[in-house]
Amino acid sequence: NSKYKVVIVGGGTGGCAVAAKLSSLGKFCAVVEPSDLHYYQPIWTLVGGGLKGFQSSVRPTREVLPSSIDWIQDKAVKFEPDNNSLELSSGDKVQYDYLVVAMGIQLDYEKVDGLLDALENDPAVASNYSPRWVNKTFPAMQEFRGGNAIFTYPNTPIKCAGAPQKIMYLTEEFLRTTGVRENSNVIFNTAMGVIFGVKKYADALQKVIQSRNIQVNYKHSLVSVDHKKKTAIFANLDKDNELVPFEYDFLHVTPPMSSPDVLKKSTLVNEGGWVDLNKHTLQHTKYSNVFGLGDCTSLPTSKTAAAAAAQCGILHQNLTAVMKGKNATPLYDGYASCPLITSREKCILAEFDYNLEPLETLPINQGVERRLTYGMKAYIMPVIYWQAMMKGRWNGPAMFRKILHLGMSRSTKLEA
Ligand code: FAD
Ligand code: UQ1
Repeated sequence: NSKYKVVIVGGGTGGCAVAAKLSSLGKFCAVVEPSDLHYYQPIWTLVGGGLKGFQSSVRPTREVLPSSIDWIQDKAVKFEPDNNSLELSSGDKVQYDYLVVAMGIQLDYEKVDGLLDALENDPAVASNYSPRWVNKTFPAMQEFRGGNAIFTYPNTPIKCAGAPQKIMYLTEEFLRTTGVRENSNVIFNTAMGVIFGVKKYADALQKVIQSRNIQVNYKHSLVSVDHKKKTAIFANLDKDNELVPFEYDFLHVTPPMSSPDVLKKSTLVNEGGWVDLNKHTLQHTKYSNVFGLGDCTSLPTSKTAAAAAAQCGILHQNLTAVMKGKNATPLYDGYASCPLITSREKCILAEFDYNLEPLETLPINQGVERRLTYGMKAYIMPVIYWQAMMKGRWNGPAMFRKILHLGMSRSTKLEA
């Protein structure tokens, strides 16, 4: 049993970014993270598209976490925030003065009947969302000889809400270059009722969908896959969950997701299972010594690394204030970003806030497909991530936005 000033649970994007900022605490700070490997997940879209190698997304956790602090290589299995304590799978307990929860979102592949079986046994079924299955996507695309190429979006909150369609655009383009496109249907079956939550970018994406002859079925939620019959069955949420079978020749699945089970059964969460935070301060609504960031939180914005980047600086500032006996300041405007890759050279770079209003960094319209923003996504973001964010030196692009707009950029009003 051990005791720390600050314990961070989760050493992914948000956890490592905060750990780097707290590295001067040395052995007074610990990160609880079970995995040997740290992933830069945003690049998986390009791995699935055959445009980057998987290895570029992976680094040893040991090299990403600051060496000054303690790494507890284990899982948190129980939270006891009333005792400032948590339990590890080893049975050990860890005490803390302050807790930062950054556990990410859980992939619930098993909630779709037959899906794991299909992912394991059918080369035509893939999923960019998991390190286990992302390497199947490009081979499946190459093997596809026509018929139905189906891309799914589940009926739950997910991380990077653009990713389920980004891989579809890359596939559609690939099929045109190999001459398979004429005898294939590219189909987006989404449980949502819109293509994207921010109107400006949804309108832009609708144009892409039309010009590329893609079929979109809204309110279609994947319920089962029978890979022996090459069939995926969807529930039509608009028609009393009527089951609609689709034959597939290539199937890219975005699984249902939810908060990590350990959190769901803790007292840290709201009724949806998400760590219940003040949306402007990132401080817990009930436990003032608990903070959180990233995908496992109640923050009503898009679950992205870009959002976690904007959050990590604010979390650090407010945690430091609270540690000194001061109050947390409302600072977070909900900034999130989603680079909507529409081809192997173009991107619509969505950036927005809690009000789902665009909040763009560049002084040009990011709602049109551009080579520049593709270049940022594919070549600049990974460098920012590994060289700056993981070293505690990237809090999102807000500063650049202000400079590039000569101080004229809009700022979001933060109501109490
Ligand atoms: P994660 O980075 O997932 O880290 C969570 C960590 O918690 C993991 O290391 C995990 O091992 C650990 N953990 C889990 N359970 C426990 C436990 N019980 N005890 C201890 N530790 C635990 N974002 C963008 O900004 N732009 C993009 O273009 C983009 N594209 C994406 C494309 C794909 C295909 C995917 C999958 C994601 C994409 N994202 C993108 C989203 C981005 O990767 C996530 O939003 C981001 O990683 C969230 O950070 P996090 O720290 O909340 O969670
Ligand atoms: C960002 O800051 C970030 O975190 C590193 C991402 O994660 C990969 C992003 O995808 C984006 C778009 C941003 C925002 C940064 C700029 C320069 C617009």
